Amino acid sequence: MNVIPRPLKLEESTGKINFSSSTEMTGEFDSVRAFAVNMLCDVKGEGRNTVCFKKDDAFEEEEYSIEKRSGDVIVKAKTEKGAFYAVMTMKQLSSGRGYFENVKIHDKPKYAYRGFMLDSARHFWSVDKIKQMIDVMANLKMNVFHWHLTDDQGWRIEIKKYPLLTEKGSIRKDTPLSLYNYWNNKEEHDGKEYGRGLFYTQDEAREIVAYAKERQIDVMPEIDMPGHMVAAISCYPHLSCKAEETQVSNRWGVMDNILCCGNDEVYEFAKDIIDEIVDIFPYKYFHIGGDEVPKKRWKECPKCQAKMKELGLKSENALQSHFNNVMLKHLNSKGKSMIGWNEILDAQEILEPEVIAQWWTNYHPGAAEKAKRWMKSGGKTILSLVNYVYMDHAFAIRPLSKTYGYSYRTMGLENDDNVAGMEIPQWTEYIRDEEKFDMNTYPRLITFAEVCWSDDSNKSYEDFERRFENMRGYFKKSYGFELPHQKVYRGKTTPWYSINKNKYWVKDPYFEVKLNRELMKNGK
Ligand code: TNX
Repeated sequence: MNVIPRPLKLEESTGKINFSSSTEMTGEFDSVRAFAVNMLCDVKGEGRNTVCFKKDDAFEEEEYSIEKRSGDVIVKAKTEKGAFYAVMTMKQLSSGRGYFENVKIHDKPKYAYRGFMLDSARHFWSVDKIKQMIDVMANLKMNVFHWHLTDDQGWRIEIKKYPLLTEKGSIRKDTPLSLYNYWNNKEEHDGKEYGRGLFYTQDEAREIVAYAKERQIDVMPEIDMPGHMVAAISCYPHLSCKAEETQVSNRWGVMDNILCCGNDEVYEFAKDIIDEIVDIFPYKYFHIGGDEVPKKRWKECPKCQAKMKELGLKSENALQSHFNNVMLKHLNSKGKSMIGWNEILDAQEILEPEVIAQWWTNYHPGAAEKAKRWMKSGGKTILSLVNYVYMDHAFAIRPLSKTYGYSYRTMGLENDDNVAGMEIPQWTEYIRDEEKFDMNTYPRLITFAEVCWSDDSNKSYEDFERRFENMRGYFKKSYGFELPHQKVYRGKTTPWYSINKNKYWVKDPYFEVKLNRELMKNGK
């Protein structure tokens, strides 16, 4: 049966079930039914029948079942989410043919949080492109769109109280061409200004939130702080320890220049930003970033040192935890809670336990131990380990099979009691055009959807590969876009995945970005 993610229980039987624009949807969950009818209007089919939605309070939040009763279908669910997922399953099963083979399904997800993160800061993605991402997520029953809106290289969300953030903070002088040269400290740049006018108005953000909501997806904004803040500091230099003039960063990596957590104005600034945007995003969680915060400047800063003394904080990491706790309290006062990258665990003894950590690093000193300690003490965690799920990495080093094998066990955890869910991020330093975006994102999103929905005991990579091929026609028919061509090579040193012959063909992690530089020279 061609469904991704693979349902928990699926019994095949003889006969066919009609499912098309001629199918009548009756029963409960009005808004889902109305929406589903719209989604199916282009699905051809002759046979008239009904899908009857029934509310069953014995079901869990996202659980649903599908069963044939004579020519009709009974769908059971407790919530709109469950009902919506039943429609998505039938949509995939029929795949535009107007029917599917008779099947009885009882399904629910392994994890409640199933996220995809988009970096809109390094490169900007249009509202229409984001809607496409949300469509794909909805088809895969993913439920959180984590939106990374700010970083050193660009600020991309309108803040009325601080207009410079988008007037100036969205623009960088130019863009580095390769990671390879970055490591050698002599990177080349493309010489082209980037980002003028490339930001989302608050109305556009609202439009995306509404679009996602119809598809049962929550949108979670991320304002990355106190690190990754050079774009904001370039507009308001007094927010940094040295308070000196600087430019929106035109280099990738980790910057020493961060917000000064010894300065009360910084706390006010951060609260003002939160205040302006929390109401746009009704989701209960707000992401405060917190990753890659070098403490060099804080060590030398009289204000930071004085603040630590005043509060009895023993380390600069504790100062970051203090900042996090202040943000958490403020978010709480707005009815929200908080998520941050795993560096927020560096002084976890003073971090409030209700925070959710997102575990991504494997090279940060002691990161795994800190995350495990957090989870042992009951701290909830989202799993996003860089060497399994990062979408910006070459397929040669992160093949789909590796992503498919990701589980709490590969993180060295004995159980997943405190796993809140999983998320796959797309960072876009080297993802500059939609062609490369599609190639790096969608195959992995399809793979990851099964990783966070289907129980490990219910997964098979061989079977997944077959269903993956089937998705090609499905997405073409449903959304008019082609999944990048997939070519399978077996073996360790040969590439697993290729597109357009040599255009983005990768053999080692750097080859890909070198090639990309050639493309950019040719005006791409
Ligand atoms: C690390 S993952 C970062 C990002 C980069 C990414 C590149 C994380 C929380 N921080 O700033 O874009 O690596 O893969």
